[in-house]
Amino acid sequence: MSIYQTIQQAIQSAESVLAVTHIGPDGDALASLTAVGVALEQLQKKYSLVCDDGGLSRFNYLPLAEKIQTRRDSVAYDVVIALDCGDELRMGQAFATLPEPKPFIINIDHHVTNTHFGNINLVRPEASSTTEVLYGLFMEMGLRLSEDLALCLLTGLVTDTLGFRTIGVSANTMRVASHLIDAGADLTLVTQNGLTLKPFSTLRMWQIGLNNMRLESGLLWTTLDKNALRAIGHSGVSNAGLVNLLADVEEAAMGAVLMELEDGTVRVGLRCRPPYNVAELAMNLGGGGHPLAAGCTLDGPLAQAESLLVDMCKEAIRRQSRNG
Ligand SMILES: [Mn+2]
Repeated sequence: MSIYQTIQQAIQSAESVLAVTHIGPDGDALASLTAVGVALEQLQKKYSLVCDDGGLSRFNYLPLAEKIQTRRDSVAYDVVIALDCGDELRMGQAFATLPEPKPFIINIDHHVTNTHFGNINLVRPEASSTTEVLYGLFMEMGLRLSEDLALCLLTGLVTDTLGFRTIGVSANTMRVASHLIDAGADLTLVTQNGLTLKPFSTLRMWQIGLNNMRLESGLLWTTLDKNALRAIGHSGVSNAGLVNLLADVEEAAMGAVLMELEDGTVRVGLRCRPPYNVAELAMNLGGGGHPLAAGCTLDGPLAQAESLLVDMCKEAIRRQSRNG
């Protein structure tokens, strides 16, 4: 039996399905979650769509966006579908608080650092996005590519590839995108809402981050403390693209953003361009991600996390520029 058939069987035989995506969701996370919701509607399954941090207003155009919950229901789930999560911790409380023994886990992802924590692991690091993986699964399962489903899937493709510009874009990505547009997905809507639009608080956050940035030994980094974030009304763990802005600077080999969260831990975003690689660095710090885009969470205080991270990044840059 193929992995697709195994997944199909697990879903078919489930009473109730819990679909979960990662804390600090991005476009691919929310698109995967809603795509699975649309698919489960087609299959006439009972389901919950959960993300600890909830949705993001600019993705409210996604079908079923209004069904995204911050807490799961207190029903018994037979199956958990983990989406775009490299490890179990990324699912946050939605998963951690499930009673033992945990339900059957279907892990669907594209992070190279994925820990294969599921009972079934559909992990495709060659895919541009989790929705590209889902497209393959749904077509194998014989689901109907409705306009709603296509819109969700295209959103993951467009947002995770920054508009088909990243290294993860393959000929398959473009073929899938063209099928999705054929099926009625609106590329302009997705690009506008998923990539271009941002709340004013994001620019205020970038303003603070750019004010604090420092460039040393090829590392361009900045820190955002929780008081500053609270003052501008920024919530969540996402730096909303600030780390991309830093890593796209000619003089920088790597970009890093350290964001102090309300609980005192520090969320770190890392980006680089070839020949550099941040996946291993993030993994050594307890996180994960892709070669050119990764992240981790460090213990506070912020200044201590900063000195640890800066040392490790500079060391990685030194080592990798020797090899490269
Ligand atoms: Mn993704």
